[in-house]
Amino acid sequence: DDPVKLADFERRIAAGEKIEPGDWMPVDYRKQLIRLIEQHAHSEIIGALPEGTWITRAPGFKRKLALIAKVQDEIGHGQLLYNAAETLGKSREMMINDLLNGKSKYSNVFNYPAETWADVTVIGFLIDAAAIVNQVANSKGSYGPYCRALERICYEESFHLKQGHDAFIELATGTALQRSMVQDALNRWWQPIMHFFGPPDKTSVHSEKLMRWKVKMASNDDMRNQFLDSYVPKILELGLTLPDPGLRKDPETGKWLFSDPDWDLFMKVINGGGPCNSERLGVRKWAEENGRWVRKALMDNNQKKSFPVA
Ligand code: FAQ
Repeated sequence: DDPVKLADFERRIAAGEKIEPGDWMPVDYRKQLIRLIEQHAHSEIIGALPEGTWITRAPGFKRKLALIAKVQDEIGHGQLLYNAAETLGKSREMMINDLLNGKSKYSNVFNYPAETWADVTVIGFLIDAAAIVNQVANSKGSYGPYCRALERICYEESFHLKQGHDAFIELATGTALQRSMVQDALNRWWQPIMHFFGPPDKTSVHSEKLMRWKVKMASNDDMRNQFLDSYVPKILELGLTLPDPGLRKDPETGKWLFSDPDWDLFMKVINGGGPCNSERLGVRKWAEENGRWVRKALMDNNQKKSFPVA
């Protein structure tokens, strides 16, 4: 990288300016942004799958309607994010290929099954909440197209969170069976949610650079702490418990203390070895292959020309 241009770039970042697609940027800033935004886009698309299987089984008409709308929004978020990543020079086709061939990651949490309706309420409440903590912070970041996409996404995710919280409260204040379903789902999802924010700061590979360049506006540990601060009280006030005897807030530092989640399991899950990785990618591969003729029809110039003009 040209040192004069790099110094000017870093000055702009320090001054809180937004970097736009045509602006000069370090090679590694571009690479890091593509990696992060692409993973985020894949997470939205794959994230629609565990909930999508519940659309026909959601209890009642209103819950079905809300779930259809939410799943549709998640796919829309994926589109916004693929668009933002494309401004950096990687085509959507290459991104989808890298998802399908396992080169590009997506969020750990979507590699677990949504076994019951209570799992869907935990996803809608706590995974959306975790995503919002991350996305509100990063929407104040340095890359214009990503920040603008995040702002729009956060509006919609806030509504998802409200419907998730409502469905969660309904089960938590319902019959003994409903309460035990939601407690069971919470017990199974807690560790994946703790993993969601990424490895501890001391082992996070990309944080230092991403925070210097204001792509990440808070560290993994800070975001995890912020999530615990806001949501542990909301869970406990419903009389539910969390499956971590070590979880408590240190009154002196204001930081949450918790038992280390299994980081070896995290690495296994994000590298393809989780309970649902092959099922999730299998669905995407099926969609890719079976949708090829539609894309071809739309993209084929000759075909387009032969469409009758109204
Ligand atoms: N899952 O050095 P760090 C949603 C990887 S959207 C998988 O700390 P970084 C909406 C990381 O990629 C959810 N992999 O990484 C919704 C790296 O591997 P690499 C997605 C993970 O980038 C809700 C390695 O570990 N949100 O949920 C994870 O500085 C409900 C080292 O880690 C975003 O993508 C993980 N959890 O920080 C949809 C937001 N954590 O690439 C449906 C944007 C880490 O070197 C229903 N992303 N890794 O091979 C970010 O903010 C960051 O990428 C972090 C990770 C914070 C996730």
